[in-house]
Amino acid sequence: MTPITVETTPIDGQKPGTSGLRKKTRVFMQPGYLENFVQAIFNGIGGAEGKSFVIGGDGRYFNATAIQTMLKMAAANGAAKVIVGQNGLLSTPAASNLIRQKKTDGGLILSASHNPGGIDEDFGVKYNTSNGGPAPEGITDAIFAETTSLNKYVTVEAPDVDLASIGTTEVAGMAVEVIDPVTDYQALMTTLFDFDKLRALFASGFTMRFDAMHAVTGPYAKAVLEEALGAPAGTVVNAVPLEDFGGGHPDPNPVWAKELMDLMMSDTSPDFGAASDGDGDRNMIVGRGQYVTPSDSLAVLAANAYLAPGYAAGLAGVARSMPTSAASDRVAEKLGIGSFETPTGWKFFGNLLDAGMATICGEESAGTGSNHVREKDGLWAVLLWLNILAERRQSVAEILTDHWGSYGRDYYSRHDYEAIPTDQANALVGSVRERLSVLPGQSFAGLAVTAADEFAYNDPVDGSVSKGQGLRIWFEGGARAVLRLSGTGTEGATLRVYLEQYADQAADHGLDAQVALAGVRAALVELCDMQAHIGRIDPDVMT
Ligand code: VG1
Ligand code: CO
Repeated sequence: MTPITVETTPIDGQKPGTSGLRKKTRVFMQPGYLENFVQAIFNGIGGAEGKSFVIGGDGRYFNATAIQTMLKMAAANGAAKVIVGQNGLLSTPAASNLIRQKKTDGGLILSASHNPGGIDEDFGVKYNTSNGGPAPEGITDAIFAETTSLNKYVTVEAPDVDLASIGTTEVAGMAVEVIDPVTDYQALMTTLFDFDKLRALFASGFTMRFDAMHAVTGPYAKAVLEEALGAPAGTVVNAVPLEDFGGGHPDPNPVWAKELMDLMMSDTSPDFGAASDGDGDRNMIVGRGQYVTPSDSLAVLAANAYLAPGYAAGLAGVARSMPTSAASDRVAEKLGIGSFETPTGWKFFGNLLDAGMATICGEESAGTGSNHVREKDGLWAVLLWLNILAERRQSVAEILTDHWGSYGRDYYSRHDYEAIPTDQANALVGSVRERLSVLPGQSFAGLAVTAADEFAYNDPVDGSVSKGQGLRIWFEGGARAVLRLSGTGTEGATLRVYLEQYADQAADHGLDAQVALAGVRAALVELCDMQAHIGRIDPDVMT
């Protein structure tokens, strides 16, 4: 079948951010908008001729329609084969796994992750390369350059593919294989964790609630936790993916997963609680009466990973994003293994994982993962926690208390200021950037700055340099504040303020985090003259 060429105009605003291109759904639905970006991806990777791809998304509004568009365009661009999740569903880690297992050239993941879904909410598209990971900056730069110059895309006229039926079909000569989205992912999990021990844990009466937040992890969590591991029916709640995620933000943190948090802090709490996000790559971990910050979770997982079969031989190294707390660094130091600090965004872990330099990676935003795929993986983190709990037979609270006793505690919180006018956000960050070199020695709200810089990353594997990755300010007494603008928001700018306060092994570990961080917060607010710049000092979300 001959491809149809459609004339189009370049779109300057299609710049992939932290995690692909993320825009309002209605923006994506404009005629030619999605098509331009998809064509830019195919052009940016040197063409699709003869290649194979994985395509799937988190099931949000426009997911299935966008997949049909992509299938036709892949066929017109000469692709040989596309593997699609049934009903268009694939969690981000499952898509990463499929790219690797099926050895495809790459994959297109449709998701705006933790952002709400619906015609008036958010949509997103991300390209992953053949290692299963998000495209590195060299490729996203090439894709962006294409979006600003391309003046045509190609497609074919063909009937829509029946995404509900498992099996192989074709679009204009290109093979399309619709597969069960869970099977291969679940098989991978059985190679990493002791499923017999986990079954025994549930059989012994261990109780859990997993909140899938009406998003893509529901089918995965049901299959693994309830069907394979024997957790009672009802352990997984909000398990059916909905196009609008039930109207909520599928963001697994104490604010958006409040119902789960309330249960875990109540008298009727189960032993263990967890939640995942829109596309299944994030996790929230909470024990009875005990929330675990993502930074602490990374540290605890790194320290105890050897208890799970997949990591029994030990870890090569631990990597964390720069704003993530230093808790995992101290674990790496004690284990005598590599410790890496990367910019925000999973794509920066790819090279370290491929090179065998890091085994476990994590971000403060509730992303944890390992070298089993090249994305963060929500359910994986839950299973690793369960495997550790099954071996240690202690509560989450006991494990944390024990951890802080050995390593000290990093009190940690992220404060988000959402939908700020972009010029105001830029002015605030710009004014701190200009003063970085003169900050050391100055005091703010009674706290002296000891060092300050703008984070730049030198990739130890390919030598690439990523500049402008966030402003870091260290204060006396083991405190740090980081300022960064979000790369995933779709409205104005989101300013993220990351606060951290170290308390050594002997210190009081029982403080409320916001109380422990009050000093560094006051210093930061004064230092950046927040009230004057954005007209407020209270954040929208504190996690
Ligand atoms: C946020 C998080 C970052 C994460 C990214 C994608 O980015 O802070 O840690 O990698 O989302 O996560 P930003 O630029 O808004 O701070 V996901 O679950 O959307 O793939
Ligand atoms: Co996500």
